Amino acid sequence: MLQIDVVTLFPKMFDAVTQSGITGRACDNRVYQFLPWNPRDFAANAHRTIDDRPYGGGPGMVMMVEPLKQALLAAQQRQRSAGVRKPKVIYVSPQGPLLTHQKVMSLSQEEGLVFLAGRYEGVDERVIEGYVDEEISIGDYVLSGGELAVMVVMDSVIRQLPGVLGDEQSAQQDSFVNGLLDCPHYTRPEVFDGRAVPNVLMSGNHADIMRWRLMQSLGRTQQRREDLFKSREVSAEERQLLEQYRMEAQGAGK
Ligand code: 9D3
Repeated sequence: MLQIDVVTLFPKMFDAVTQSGITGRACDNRVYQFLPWNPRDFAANAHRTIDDRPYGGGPGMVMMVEPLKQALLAAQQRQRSAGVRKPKVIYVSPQGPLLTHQKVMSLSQEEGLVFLAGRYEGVDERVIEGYVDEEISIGDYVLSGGELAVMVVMDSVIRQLPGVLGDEQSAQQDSFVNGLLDCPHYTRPEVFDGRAVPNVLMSGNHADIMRWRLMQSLGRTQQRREDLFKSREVSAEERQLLEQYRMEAQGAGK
């Protein structure tokens, strides 16, 4: 069972992951075990102070070393008691390398993950130097704190664990595994606001449907995500499908 501990000032935020949907069921099924640690419980004074003003001046506050160190050590000790040989400590921060599918896959192979979620301007640099194995950012935009980023990493890792997804929607079928965006999806009714479901999906011809879906994936990836498309080999059959995509409405118009 994957052990996941999080050092956070807002433990209740993580109910969103542990109590809903696929990740909630995985928690119920003991696929992973989750425990939050509040640095306030490790504060040295009666006011439970965990932040202080930055040396050198400037706006905002910085999370103090000692409560974070104690919370991180408690989390690691718990994981060792649960049999984790080498808990990996991850600080989610805007300064880390961007999260990728490859990183998600490697994290899903670990026995134990300890996340540190920052608030305010961030944590004292000596926490990172002394107690953090790696930093991860989830994208180039500003969040109010690290908790949502930790939940993004948790969700993406947990769905890769054995037994979490059924055979139907296995993680193998995910976008990014083949380097392409997903194709469009439709369900009833057959006509909505005068817009019909593409004929090929009503044809019952499985080979034609597979070819159409691949064509849509290729066309959309080329149009919307040049970065993904460029880092990918294109076969002769795929070139032909892209040609067909351009001739049809999606490629020409929108
Ligand atoms: C307003 C504060 N900013 C001054 C330039 C710096 C800053 C500090 C703390 C910006 C964001 C945060 C909180 N963000 C995270 O903890 C975080 C994050 C993010 O904001 N974007 C993308 N990935 C991540 S991972 C953690």
